[in-house]
Amino acid sequence: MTPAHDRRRTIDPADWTPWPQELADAYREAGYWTGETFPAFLRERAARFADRTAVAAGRTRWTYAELDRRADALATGLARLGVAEGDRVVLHLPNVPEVFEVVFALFRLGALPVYALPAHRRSELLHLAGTAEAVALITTDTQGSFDCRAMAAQVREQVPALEHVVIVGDPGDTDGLTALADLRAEPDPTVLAEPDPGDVAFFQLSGGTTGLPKLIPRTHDEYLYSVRASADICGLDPDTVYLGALPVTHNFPMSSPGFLGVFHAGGVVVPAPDPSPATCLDLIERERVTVTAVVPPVAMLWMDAVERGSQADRDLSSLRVLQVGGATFPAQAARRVTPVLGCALQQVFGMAEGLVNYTRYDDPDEVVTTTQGRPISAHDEILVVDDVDRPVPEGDPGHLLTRGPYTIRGYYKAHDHDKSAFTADGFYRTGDIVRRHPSGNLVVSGRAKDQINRGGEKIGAEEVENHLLAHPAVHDASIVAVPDPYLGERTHAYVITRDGPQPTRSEVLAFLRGRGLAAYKIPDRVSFVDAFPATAVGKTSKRDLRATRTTSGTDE
Ligand code: OOB
Repeated sequence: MTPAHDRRRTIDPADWTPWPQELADAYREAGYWTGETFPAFLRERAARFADRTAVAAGRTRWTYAELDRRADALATGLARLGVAEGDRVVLHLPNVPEVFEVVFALFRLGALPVYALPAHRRSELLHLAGTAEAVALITTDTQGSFDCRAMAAQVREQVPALEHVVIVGDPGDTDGLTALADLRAEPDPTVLAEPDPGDVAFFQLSGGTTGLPKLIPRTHDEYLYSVRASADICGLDPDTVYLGALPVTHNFPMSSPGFLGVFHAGGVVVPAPDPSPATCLDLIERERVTVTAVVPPVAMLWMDAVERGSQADRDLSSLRVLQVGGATFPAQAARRVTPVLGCALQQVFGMAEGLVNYTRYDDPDEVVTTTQGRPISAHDEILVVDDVDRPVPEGDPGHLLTRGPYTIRGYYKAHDHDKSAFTADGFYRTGDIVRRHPSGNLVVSGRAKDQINRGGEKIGAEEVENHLLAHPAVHDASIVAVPDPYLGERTHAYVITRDGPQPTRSEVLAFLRGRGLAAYKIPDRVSFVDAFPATAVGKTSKRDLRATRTTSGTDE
């Protein structure tokens, strides 16, 4: 082993905020941080569960040994292409089986995945690749009728560091993943890295509140602790069959307990191409799925499909647990899960920055249906405070602050933003309003951050407002959430135009689409107004805007 001070750090220590030494020592002492790393994680599971199925996607069935071999072969191919230890690689992949071999190939190289969501488009990928100074972008040829290959070529042109585009599917004249991974050749052991467990392993993406979404640096030690502990809480074992119904590069289906929790336990991961009831209930029946994770609107769609007949004949008897999280799950919907789907409900309240809460299997039904669970770890510190950080009386709602053994202490290259996103003593300001239920669990009762939660998809208001402000006829813009029975919230854009030719609502929407924004960020409604209501200090009052019942030019 190379001495720690001689080793190449995966990222510049000045660009992120590690845990203070005494806390890192305490987390090791407590047995949370064990020194396990991602490349070693798969190697160890491949030895232990060699012939068991790791990934089942239609006719593609990979055992643990095969996934391990594929990761090595692809690591060798990516190294030949020029991807090296410490390099950042943007992953823009839907739920195809290749996503698992790519993730572990990058870990094997000591390269750092940057997890984009499949719904992201040119605007988001430019931001991610640019901020991470990524050397490669890995995407599919198409997503339905959308040409990802053409988009990737545009991104490559605009990001100086981005040298490679690797395509899963038909590569055209680009590098194709299949050609890179020669499964017949011996993998090259010299390309395999041995990262330090305290190093950053990959980047997750924040939902975004101010400006553009931030990159979240996660380390081997802390993330794998959250994976092992989550698998434990959720009772995963080698008989677990997990349906990846949500995009698996999101934190929830990745680690809460997600596909990593399943690999930890030696179970089977079944990636679903889309979350529709037709696709997913069929996979649950065919693959004998035991657990899956969805956002509230998906849970409601599944229940409606079973109750209203289109999927009524499905045999869902294998399903033991439906995890629901990412956004508020109304109690009346939560109470339907067991009667309609015949499985237990587990609510999950988590965030890509760290903290994850689960209702436990032995919580009373009323607690499971009306609370969002409690933290993974005894060392997760939870504060519920007022606007000036004073604790509120027990049971009252307040801002949730947290720190602990798997909650970041700062974003990547965002020290200025960190000053407001974290307290001086390192608590992360979640932006969520919670109260403590008498059971000890947390109830999410609101949100203080300027974000819209559209069925679990997070939209930073300022990001979309800035896109609107780029329109020459727009003088000012403000995005607020409007309640929606199905998605929980939808977005409503209020726009003040300049003098001169007035744009129509559809022109404004076409303008936003042309800027290459993910579809879920395109406002559901647009209203043209003369002025915004103001707060006492003259800022736009989003609270008053939300209460506005304007219909002028509104898209209903
Ligand atoms: C998960 O992660 P993110 O980073 O996409 O979003 C985090 C935010 C939370 O701060 C909260 O505002 C909201 O999403 N949220 C919930 C919730 N779960 C997340 N709001 C109400 N009820 C819930 N159950 O969304 C995420 C990450 C890991 C596991 C689960 C969800």
